[in-house]
Amino acid sequence: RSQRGFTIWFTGLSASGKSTVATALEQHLLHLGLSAYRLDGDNVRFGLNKDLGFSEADRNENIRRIAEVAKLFSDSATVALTSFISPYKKDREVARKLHEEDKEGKIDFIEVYVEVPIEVAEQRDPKGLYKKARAGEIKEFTGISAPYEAPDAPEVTIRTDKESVEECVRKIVDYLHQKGLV
Ligand code: GGZ
Repeated sequence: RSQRGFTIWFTGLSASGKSTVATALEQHLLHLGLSAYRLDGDNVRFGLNKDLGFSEADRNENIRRIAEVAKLFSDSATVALTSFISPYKKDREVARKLHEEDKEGKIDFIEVYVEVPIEVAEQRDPKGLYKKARAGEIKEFTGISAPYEAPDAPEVTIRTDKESVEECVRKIVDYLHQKGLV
């Protein structure tokens, strides 16, 4: 089979740094000559998934659709970088299975846990959402009034409060190199 892409699945709290690291990694992969595309709230939640909110059922469906789209990118030999909170283990497991049990053969699925203490994310609060969640203006906000289930065995863990963006990217690229993906 001609070359296929793979999926780098970022998970972590709002303001953990997922999109920042995904953007830097995307640039790195493009410079290596790979085709790469980032899926995030801006290009998915306002379009394909604009019918979905933040209830558990809607998040389940959000993640399921994103996983299906990521797989389509791999068919076009493109690396998909997904940047969503994806707070439920079960949903990330569904996304992984869709990739690893694809009927055309396994698609590599690299789960990257963007780990920061909730206090750090709340301190950053770039959009003032934590403040609103604390005030009860946003319901079911991840980490405040809705769960975040940290991964037990992510392929890579990064700490954006302790490591620079470049260090985080390097860690992920090292893993990809080790696996023969770059
Ligand atoms: C969590 C919310 C919520 C609630 C709006 N809970 O920091 P942001 O703004 O840019 O990223 C968050 C984004 C989360 O969407 P995801 O598609 O990644 O979530 S999930 O994977 O759980 O389906 C945040 C904003 O949307 N946001 N309301 N209640 N984040």
